[in-house]
Amino acid sequence: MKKAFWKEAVVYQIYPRSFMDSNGDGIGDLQGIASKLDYLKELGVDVIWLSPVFKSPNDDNGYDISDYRDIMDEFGTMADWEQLLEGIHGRGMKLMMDLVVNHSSDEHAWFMESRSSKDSPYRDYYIWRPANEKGEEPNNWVSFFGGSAWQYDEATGEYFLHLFSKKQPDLNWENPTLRKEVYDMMTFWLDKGIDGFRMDVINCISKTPGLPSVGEDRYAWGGEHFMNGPRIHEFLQEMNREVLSKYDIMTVGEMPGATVDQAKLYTGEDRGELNMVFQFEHMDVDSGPGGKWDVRPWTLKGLRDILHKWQVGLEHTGWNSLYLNNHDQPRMVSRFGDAERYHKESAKMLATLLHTLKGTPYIYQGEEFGMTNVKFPSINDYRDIETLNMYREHHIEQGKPEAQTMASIYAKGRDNARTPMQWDASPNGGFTTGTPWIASNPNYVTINAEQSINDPDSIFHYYKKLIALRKQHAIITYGRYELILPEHDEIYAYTRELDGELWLVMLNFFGGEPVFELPEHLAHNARELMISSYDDVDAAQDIRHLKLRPYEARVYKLT
Ligand code: TEU
Ligand code: CA
Repeated sequence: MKKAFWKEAVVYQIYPRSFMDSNGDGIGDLQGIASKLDYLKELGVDVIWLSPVFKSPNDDNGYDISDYRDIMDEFGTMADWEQLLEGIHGRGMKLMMDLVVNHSSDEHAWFMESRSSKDSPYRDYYIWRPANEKGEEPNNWVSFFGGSAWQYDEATGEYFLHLFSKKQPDLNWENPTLRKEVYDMMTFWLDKGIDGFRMDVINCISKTPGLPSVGEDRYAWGGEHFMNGPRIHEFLQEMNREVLSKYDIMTVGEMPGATVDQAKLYTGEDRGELNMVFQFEHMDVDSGPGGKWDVRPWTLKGLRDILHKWQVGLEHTGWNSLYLNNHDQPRMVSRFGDAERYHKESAKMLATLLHTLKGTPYIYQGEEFGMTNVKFPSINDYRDIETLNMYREHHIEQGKPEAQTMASIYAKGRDNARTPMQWDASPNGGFTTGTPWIASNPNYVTINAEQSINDPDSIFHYYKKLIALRKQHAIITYGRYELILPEHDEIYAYTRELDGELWLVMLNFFGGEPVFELPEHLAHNARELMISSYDDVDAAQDIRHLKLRPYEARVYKLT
């Protein structure tokens, strides 16, 4: 297994709109981020993944780009960005930017040209089709954000495809001229010195020729025709040949619907495509047949079976990314832990999982001190287009009770992750001196970075210890993963092995007190306690029949 910086790195994701506001307009910005680099250095992270900061009308908070080569006005200037990059590199950290090229904004110059005439040289930068024989949309696909994936455009009397919002028209990757535009833009940023790209829904850029409908219904999910499509590997290999292979960088592809077998093709080291992927399988353990808003209880077996499959599946080919939250997902301590009764314990246990499995761990802003989901009283407090569309469809149009609709938003809405970063107990958690673009979570008075830094037994210091452990011991990065206790309902336990060194990880996933039974083959007599989520563990304690405390996590080196 070849060594690489991106295998050994811990990545920290910043959602700039909500991270730190430096000028009091209530919107996070680049100078705000620059003022917090010492905090990130203190935490010990190696790479910063910056969600999009390019010019955008913010229909989807920057994931709708209107100029790929300039900085969003609210976030600052190109000079601010260059100073930020200098600050990041000056502290020995790296910067990974967000590449959003499955679609652009409808306010991008390319699209303005494309929609102006069927004869525009930019027409085929996007995917235009006439109405079908019934005078309806060209096919029956629905968008990720609800409703048809097609928008009728008066100017030329045709529809354009948008897998996401109406203001995010899909780029036409079948067009080699468009692909070259993208590669030139990537080169522009790489020549400025960035250290890699996180690639937004990059496995959606190849669609089935003919864009066929699915079944006979008026509307249906068409994912089989736009996820992992027929030319996806050709396009990624071309991107790698034309751009990526020329730089010492890190790439992670966001891949809704990708399986382990497909991930092996995307990340196999001899494939010439990407370093790793964000897979989504584990992000649906609490979703029913109705999708993410159809919230169901999850089980450890359900979560562990998926994580285990990915650990084993990519053991020899490819590489895992490890995450339980990001700007699209609810806060992990609320979703998979117990933010009310065992806030600190469950946050630490989940952190231990992410930082001792095999793969590159990703920390989402605020996770490092246990930021939680939020429950705003009114839909008017919410900002995310996906949530607002869902509220309109489910409650207004379909008549679902508001309480049921809001319950789904409380559990799965993306704004759970987008409330302002909670720096301290001052108004709005010290994020802004103005009115934030989205309300702060009222619990900033007790859950904030300053409080966590001042508490030696805090979640923040536990993350610091986990990150330091990874730096000190190659076994965490390169050690072979092996599951033990495959059937336990409450305990997830596994070993990591490297060159004869053996570590044991035991995680009590719930608030009970199950007994951990050490398998015979691991009953070594000597062991060293490497880290534990409770600070009063007796390192010499016999672990052959060990009663674990609520959400207790322990990591031992067995010798
Ligand atoms: O997300 C893609 C994606 O699949 C998400 O929309 C996810 O399925 C959904 O949000 C789950 O609630 C990427 C970006 O991360 C997201 O922020 C953008 O909205 C989307 O692409 C379009 O660019
Ligand atoms: Ca600002």
